Amino acid sequence: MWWKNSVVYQIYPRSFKDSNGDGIGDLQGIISKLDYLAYLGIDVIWLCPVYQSQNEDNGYDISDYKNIHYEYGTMKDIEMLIEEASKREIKIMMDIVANHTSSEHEWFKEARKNKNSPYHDYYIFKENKGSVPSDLQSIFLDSAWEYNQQTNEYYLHMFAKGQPDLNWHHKPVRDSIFDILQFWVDKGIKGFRFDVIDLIAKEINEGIIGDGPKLHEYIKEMTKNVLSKADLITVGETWGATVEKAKLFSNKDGSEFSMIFNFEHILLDQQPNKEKWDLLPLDLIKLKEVFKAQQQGLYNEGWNSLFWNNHDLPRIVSRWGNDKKYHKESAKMLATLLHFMQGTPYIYQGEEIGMTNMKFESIDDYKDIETLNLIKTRKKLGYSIEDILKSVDAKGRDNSRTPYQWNDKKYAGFSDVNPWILVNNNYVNINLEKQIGDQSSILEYYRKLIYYRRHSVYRDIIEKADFNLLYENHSEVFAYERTYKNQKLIVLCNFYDQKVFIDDKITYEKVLITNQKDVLLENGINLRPYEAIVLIASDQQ
Ligand code: TEU
Ligand code: CA
Repeated sequence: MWWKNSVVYQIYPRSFKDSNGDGIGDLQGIISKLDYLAYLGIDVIWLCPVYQSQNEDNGYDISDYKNIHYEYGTMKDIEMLIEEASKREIKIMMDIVANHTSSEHEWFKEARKNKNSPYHDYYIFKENKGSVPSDLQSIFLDSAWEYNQQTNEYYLHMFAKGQPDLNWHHKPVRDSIFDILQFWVDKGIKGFRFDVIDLIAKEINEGIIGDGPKLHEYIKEMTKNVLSKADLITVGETWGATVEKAKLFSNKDGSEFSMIFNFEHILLDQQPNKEKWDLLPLDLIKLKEVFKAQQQGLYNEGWNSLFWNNHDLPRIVSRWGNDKKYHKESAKMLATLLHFMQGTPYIYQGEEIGMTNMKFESIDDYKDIETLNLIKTRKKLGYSIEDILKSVDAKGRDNSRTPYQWNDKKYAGFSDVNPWILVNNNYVNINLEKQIGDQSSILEYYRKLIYYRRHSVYRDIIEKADFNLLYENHSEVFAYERTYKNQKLIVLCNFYDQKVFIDDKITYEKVLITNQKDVLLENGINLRPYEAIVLIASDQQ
C-alpha cells in the first residue's frame, strides 16, 4: 500500500495562488507552484473542491461534479494539473462531497419541482403538516429543514439551506455518485477525500444522523464498485469517529477506506455538550491518552491519518503552540510530535511555513458562511460583539483560509490585486521566500521530516514500529518511543513555554533531528521551551 509512506499536502484552491489577477486562487496558480511542492517532498495533493459550485460554502455546495468552477479554470486546466503533477510524481486526491449537493444542482432543481420527478427521491423531503418536521438543527445553525413551496414539503439540509442532503438509501443516488467517482478515476486522479461521509446513511425517521446502520454497507459497495479497482488513497472525514469506528473504516481487508480523519484529538479542548466555539485550555495528559489509543488501537488493525490542521480548523501553532515568542520552536515541536507517529501525515497549506491565525479588524472581513451564521445567531441571542469575536477568533474557519504567504511583496505574492479574503499582515515576516534554503526555518524542518518518512533509512521504523508513551503522567512533556526490529526511535517534546527537567538517563546513538542547536541530556533530560528531540537507539534486550 503505497500511501503508507506518503505525505499529503492539502490545498485550499481559493487561497493558494492566483494566476490571472482576479484575487482568487486557481488551478493554473497551483500548477505554477508544483515545483515548490516537489521541493517540499510531498507526493499527494488533496485538492479541496474545484467543481462547479454556488460557492456559498466555498465549493462544498457542488452544482456539477463533472465540471470545473469558472473561477478556478476549466477541465483542460485540471487535466493539465493531473499531468504536470504526475511528471513530478505527485498524485491528486479529489474532494468528494457526497452527503449533499448544491440546491442549484440539476438533480435538486428537478427534485423540488414535483413529487413525481425521478429525482425527487434523490433528496430527503417531508410532507408539510403545518410546521417543520422536527426540531433538528443544521451544523451551520438554525433548522435543518427548509420549506419547498412547489411541492408543499420540507427538505433536509444538515449544512446551509443551499446544501440539500442526498438520500443514499435510494440506489440511483449511490450509482450516480459511483459514476462521478469513476469519471475522475478515468481522468487519472489517484485518491478521494470523502466529505462528512459518516452522515450519508442517516435514518431521519429514527433520529439517526451519524453512523447510520447501513453506513459500512454503502462504503463497502462504493469500494467494491469503484475504489478497489484503482490503486487509490482514500480518506473519510468522520467527525464522530472513535478508534473502534476507525478500525472498521480502515480495516485491513481493504473493503472500505485507506484511513479516516479521526477528530478525537482536535475536539479535546471543546467543552462537552457545549458549543464548539468556546475552547478550554488543552489538557496534555488527555491528548497523550487519545494519541496512545489511536496509535495502539490501529496498530496492525487499520491505519491512522495524522493531522493538526485543515480548512475548517484554526491554525495549530496559534492554538496549542505559541505564535509569538516561540513561533519557530512550537511550530517545529508540533510537527515533530505528529510526523514520527504511525500513519499518513497531512500538511495543510501554510502549516509548513508556520502560518498563524488571523486577527480580522472588522466584522465585515469574515467570509465563511459558518462564521457569518454564528455572528448572526449570537447577536440575536444578545451576546456582545466582543464576546462573539472572541469565539470567532479562536475557532473560526477563516483563520486558516487567508492567502498563502509566498513572499513579502504586496498581497504576499498571492495575487496582483486585492484578494477575496484579507492577507495576514504578518506575511512580511512569515513567508515562503524567506524560509527556502534557511536551514533554521520551519520550512526546511518540514522538508527533513518528509524526507525521513519517505526516503531515508528510517522509513521502515517510521512506517511500521509500535508505539509506547514515555513519562505518561507528566503534564508538560509528550514523549514516546517506537520499536521496530532492533531499532528504537525516541521522541521528546516539551509542550509548553517553561523549561522542564526529568530525572532520567536516556542512552542513544544519534540525534536524528531537534529544533534546538544541541541537546541537554547528559545529567537527566533538560528540555527548553517547546523543545523537540528525536533520538535513535538500539533496543537492548
Ligand atoms: O466539514 C464538516 C463539518 O462538520 C464542519 O462543518 C465542521 O464541523 C466545522 O466546520 C468546524 O468549525 C466538511 C467540510 O470540511 C467543510 O468545509 C464543509 O463546510 C462541510 O463539510 C459541508 O460540506
Ligand atoms: Ca484567479
